[in-house]
Amino acid sequence: MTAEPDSTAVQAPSPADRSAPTGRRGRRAADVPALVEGARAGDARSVARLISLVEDASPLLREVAAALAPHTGRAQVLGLTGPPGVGKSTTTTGLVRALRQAGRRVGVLAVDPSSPFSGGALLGDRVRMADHAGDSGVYIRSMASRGHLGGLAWATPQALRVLDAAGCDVVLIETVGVGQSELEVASLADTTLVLLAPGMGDGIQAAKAGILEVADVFVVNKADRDGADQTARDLRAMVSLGARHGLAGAWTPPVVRTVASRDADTGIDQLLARIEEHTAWLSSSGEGRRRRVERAAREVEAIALAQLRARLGDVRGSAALGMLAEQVVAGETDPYAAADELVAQL
Ligand SMILES: Nc1nc2c(ncn2[C@@H]2O[C@H](COP(=O)(O)OP(=O)(O)OP(=O)(O)O)[C@@H](O)[C@H]2O)c(=O)[nH]1
Ligand SMILES: [Mg+2]
Repeated sequence: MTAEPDSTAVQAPSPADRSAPTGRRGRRAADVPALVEGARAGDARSVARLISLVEDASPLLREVAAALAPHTGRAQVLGLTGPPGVGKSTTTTGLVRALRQAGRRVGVLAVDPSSPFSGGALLGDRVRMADHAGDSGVYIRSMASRGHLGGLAWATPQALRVLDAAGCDVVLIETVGVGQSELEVASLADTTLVLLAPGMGDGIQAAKAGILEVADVFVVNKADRDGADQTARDLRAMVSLGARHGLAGAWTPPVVRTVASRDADTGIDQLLARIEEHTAWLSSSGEGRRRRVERAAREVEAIALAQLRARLGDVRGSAALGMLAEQVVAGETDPYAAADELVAQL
């Protein structure tokens, strides 16, 4: 597999859909079963097409989800989050390198949940990640929200499933920003890494404001800079104050120092060791299963709510609503009873 240069780039039709009729965007309509077969066989174009279908909220999404389902649930999902410029992409690249050396197949989703445009930081990521271009064991994809209401929260789990079905042993999700996006990444990942750097007072403030809740492992990157020890100490102090981590059998987030930009002696191996410990804890404590069930529940809920909202949208301006409104005006019924009747008709 190769790096996907840009989700909006012109793509040649993959072997799977050459004979299919032309769909919207002038592309050929997808043969979903063939695309899923292609993805499972490691065909990068099939993976790219499937993720594009997801990202575009294609009408085929339902079929894609059904076809993927039997082939998912195996990948280990790692989330990386932290303030802009802290070294998330550099660390991701280091993790990919180490995981490849260990013979694991890796997927990377670089998600920018807040930015309405694609470019900037993500473009930079693509350049750096070009290290791995041509390695068929790595699949890299940037996703930007492109003005989608509600960001990419709904699309990312599906993109994850595509990479999972495509045989990625590990999927890394990098997200930019501090705030709501942390929580979204955390809800997708089995293990969430929160990156900070020395001298980033803001980062620590953000950590106090909520990152602490989502971090499974803290990474003090740029440990070659002054103040790394202090930052690590501050984090450890915060962790020890966190009540939930004091409970017997609970996980205490370790603090790992890295210099991701170096060629050697980066600390990435130590980071991977802590990740493996967390993975073992997820499995022995049952927390891993619990998190996955919680993740699925939230996803089902979001889809159900979207469907209800769409149906309510259909009701707007409908004859039934008009009639009920007339009855309310005439005093023949009250708005609550009218609403009950409307909901019953959904
Ligand atoms: N000194 C030092 N610089 C680093 C280290 N890790 C990354 N950098 C540099 O920090 C800058 C930002 O790194 P990125 O990996 O792009 O950071 P990021 O968190 O992905 O940035 P955004 O995606 O824009 O939020 C780059 O110039 C890196 O070379 C490190 O350990 N030490
Ligand atoms: Mg980045």
